[in-house]
Amino acid sequence: MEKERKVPHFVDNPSNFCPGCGHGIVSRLVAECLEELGQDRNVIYTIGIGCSSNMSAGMKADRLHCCHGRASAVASGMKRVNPQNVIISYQGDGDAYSIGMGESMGTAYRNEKITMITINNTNYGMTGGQMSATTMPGQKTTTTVYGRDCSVTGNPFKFPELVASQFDVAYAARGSVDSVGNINRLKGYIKDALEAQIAGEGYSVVEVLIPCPTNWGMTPLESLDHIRNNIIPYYTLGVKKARGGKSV
Ligand SMILES: Cc1ncc(C[n+]2csc(CCOP(=O)(O)OP(=O)(O)O)c2C)c(N)n1
Ligand code: SF4
Repeated sequence: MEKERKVPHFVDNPSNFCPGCGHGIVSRLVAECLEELGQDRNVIYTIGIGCSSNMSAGMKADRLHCCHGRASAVASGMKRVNPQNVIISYQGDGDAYSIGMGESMGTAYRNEKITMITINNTNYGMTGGQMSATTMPGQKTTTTVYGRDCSVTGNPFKFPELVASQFDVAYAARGSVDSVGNINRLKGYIKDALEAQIAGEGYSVVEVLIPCPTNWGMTPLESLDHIRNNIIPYYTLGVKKARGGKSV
C-alpha cells in the first residue's frame, strides 16, 4: 500500500497561489521539516512583500508581514530577542535581492542566526512580472520588453554563491522544484539550514528556483522545462557552503 504523506498541520488550509506556482511546494517542505524537527510550534516567520505574502492566507504559524525587502532585518531583531525560537525569513527574489539587497547582505554579513528561504522565479511575480535582480539574460519582462540587456543592468545576481564565498555564514544552498528528485533534495537543504540555526551555527540560506507560469506566459509543464533547460545551467543547484565546511 502506498504510504500517505501527511500534510503538516499549519499548512493544511487552501492557498491562493496561481495554478502551477512553486511557492506552495516550498512552504509545505519547510512545514514538513519543522514538524520533523519538532519545531512547528516554535517557529516565527517574517514574510516579504510579493506572492510570498499569500503564504499568510494558508498558514497557522506565528508570523510578521514585513515592509518590502526588510524581512531579514526584522528576522535578525526577532532572533536576538527570542533566541529560543526558530526564525525563518521567507522572501521573493525581488524582495530579498532587489529592494532588500542591503538588508539581505547585512544579515548574512553579520552571520545572524536565522534562516532565509528565498524564492527565485526570475521576476517580480505579484506586480505583473517586472525585471528583478535574478531575471535571466535576454528574458522579456514588462520592464525589459526587448529582453534583459546585462550590459545595462548587470548580470543576474547569485546570492548563495556570494555569501558562501565572502561571508562567514553557516550554510548556503540552491534547490529547485522542477522534479521529484530535486524536490526531495531541496527538502534536505531546508532541513540542513534549519538544523544549522537550531545548533546556533549562524546564518543559513536556501534559494529555490520555482516556476511562475503566469508571468512567464507558459503552461505549468513548459515552466518546469524552462527551469531545467534555461535556468539551472546558470543558477546551478547544490550546497554552496556546507555546515562546518568550506564553500563549494
Ligand atoms: C516599498 C514598496 N515598493 C514597491 C512595492 C510593489 N511591490 C509589491 S510586490 C513587489 C515585487 C515582489 O517580487 P518578488 O519579491 O520577486 O516576489 P514574487 O511576487 O515574485 O514572489 C513589488 C515591487 C511595494 N509593495 N512596496
Ligand atoms: S504570479 Fe507567479 S509567483 Fe506569483 S503566485 Fe502566480 S505563479 Fe506564483
